Amino acid sequence: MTPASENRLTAAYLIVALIALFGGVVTGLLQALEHAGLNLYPPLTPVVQSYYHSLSLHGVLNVLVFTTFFICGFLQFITSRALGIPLASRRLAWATFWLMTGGLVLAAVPLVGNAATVLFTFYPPMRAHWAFYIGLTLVVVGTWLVTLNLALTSRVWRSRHPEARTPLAAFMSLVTFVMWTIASAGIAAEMLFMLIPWSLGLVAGTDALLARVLFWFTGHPIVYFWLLPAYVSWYTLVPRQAGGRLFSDPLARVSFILFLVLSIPIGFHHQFTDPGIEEGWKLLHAFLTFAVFFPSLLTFFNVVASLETGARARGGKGWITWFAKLPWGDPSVAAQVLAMLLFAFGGIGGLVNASFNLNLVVHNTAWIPGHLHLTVGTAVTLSFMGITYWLVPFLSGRHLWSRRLALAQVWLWFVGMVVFSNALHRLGLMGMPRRTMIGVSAYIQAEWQAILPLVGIGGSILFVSAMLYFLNLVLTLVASRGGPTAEGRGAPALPEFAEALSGPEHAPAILDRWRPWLALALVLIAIAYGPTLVRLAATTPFNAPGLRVW
Ligand code: HAS
Ligand code: CU
Repeated sequence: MTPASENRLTAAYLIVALIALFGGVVTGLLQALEHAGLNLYPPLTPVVQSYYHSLSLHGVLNVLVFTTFFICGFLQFITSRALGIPLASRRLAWATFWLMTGGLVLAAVPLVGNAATVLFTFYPPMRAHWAFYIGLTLVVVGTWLVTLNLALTSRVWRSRHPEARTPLAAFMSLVTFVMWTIASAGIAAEMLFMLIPWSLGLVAGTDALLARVLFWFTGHPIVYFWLLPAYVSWYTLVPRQAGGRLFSDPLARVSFILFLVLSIPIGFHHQFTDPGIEEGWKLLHAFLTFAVFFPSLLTFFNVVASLETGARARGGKGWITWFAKLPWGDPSVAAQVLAMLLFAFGGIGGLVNASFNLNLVVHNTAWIPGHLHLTVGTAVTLSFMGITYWLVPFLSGRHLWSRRLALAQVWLWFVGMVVFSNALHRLGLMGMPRRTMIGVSAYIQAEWQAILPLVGIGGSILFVSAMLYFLNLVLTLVASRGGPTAEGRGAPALPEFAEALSGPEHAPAILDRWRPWLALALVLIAIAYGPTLVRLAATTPFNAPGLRVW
């Protein structure tokens, strides 16, 4: 049983994460409606000043704040439970939480006040208020302290179990944070050496290309920082929730080690169209992106095989029809299986993006938000929602207010996202740009106009789904009964970790060692990024002044 302090810590992170998500979905609705021709910005000006203000809030709150805070809360909880010990330092854990929250407040002031309307990618020479950069940097530093605490915790565990394999869920959580800690060096360098001194007026100019290279050094692997916690749940919890077992524990470890090695040296796939980076290096990043596709294919195989064991144990038959026998009445399972289904399409779209030449067709078009809403907006967000359907009842000691409402909510997310992302993908193929107030643009085309209402409809369904989600959680806290109920339900239970058909004893010892994999990761990063970074650092004239284009 996790000690109470870890529970409170996780609850604290969840509260911040969910407040951010709330802000993120409200602004999302405004953007979807604008695309459908319903421009609500003028009447809302006192709150959101413009489309770009809204879009900056939407991106930062959803993909930077909601994800990061959720992940810090969830994986510290999971690691402590999987190892069966408290975090090595509770004091450090709480200090970290307050550092991150303080950083968030600092960044939020200019963001909300329209002084950091630079979107979640904050490309210079657009220049935000310094507090935005310093605040976000503090959040990143906080995540490093989480890594430290997790590493110290696993060392305590190791000293007591010198021979045993690290329990899978703890191993995966550690890989996630170690990978992220290396990955975030890019954004840290961008902030510390470029954006912070420049926004404070200590240096006169900056450089767009070098900043973008450093940003995407972190900006690609951050997507796996979001995804891997969902994978932790898909591998170690969902099989058991579905009444089955994990198909292969060693294969799951292989997949995570491949993410550790391959997540970072591929950031140029966001910069295929950027001048100033040699084609050969872009091509290498394209190949390595195809390589990082592989651990997700392993995951596909392993997770589907695990779900199948559950469905067959529940009487499922046939090659495909067993799928219907999954426990679809459990909103936590339904959310995560639906998240997986849409992720298959998001992954395929990712391959299109990664293909050097096909990227030219989709880059900077609506296809890209189509892709990112299937991945981070569904695989990750809908999975996290599914996790909260057991985590919030457990932490609060109160049963979920309504399972049926939760089921309706997850299906609405699924349906809304199918409509929304399909429309964006198609509009992207028709050349409609992303990040544009398209509903009022002078060059809006008739063929786009036929599809744009679907963006508004899909977005509205997603908004309703999100509101039902928050309603259910709030009612759980204020109106639901705690403890054993008349129906004989006990106190809200936690899903146990899944047993594996092929367990950790089949995993070769090398899979539990860090040095060879870390070394391999660093060598690949040095090859893929070294020459370009060295050249840019040596030749870049830092002469771009800051612009306020909003
Ligand atoms: Fe991506 C752009 C390539 C995965 C997020 N991506 C973005 C952006 C975001 C994002 C936010 O190469 C926009 C950034 C911006 O603002 O500019 N992406 C990929 C590739 C993958 C990929 C190759 N992306 C993700 C994930 C994200 C994410 C994950 C968030 C969490 N992406 C790109 C590229 C760009 C890009 C380019 C730049 C484009 C441009 O031009 O700007 C791969 O990792 C995907 C692998 C996934 C799979 C799917 C496996 C399926 C599983 C579920 C199986 C279970 C089922 C159950 C289906 C191979 C594991 C069903 C049951 C049955 C019975 C069947
Ligand atoms: Cu990427």
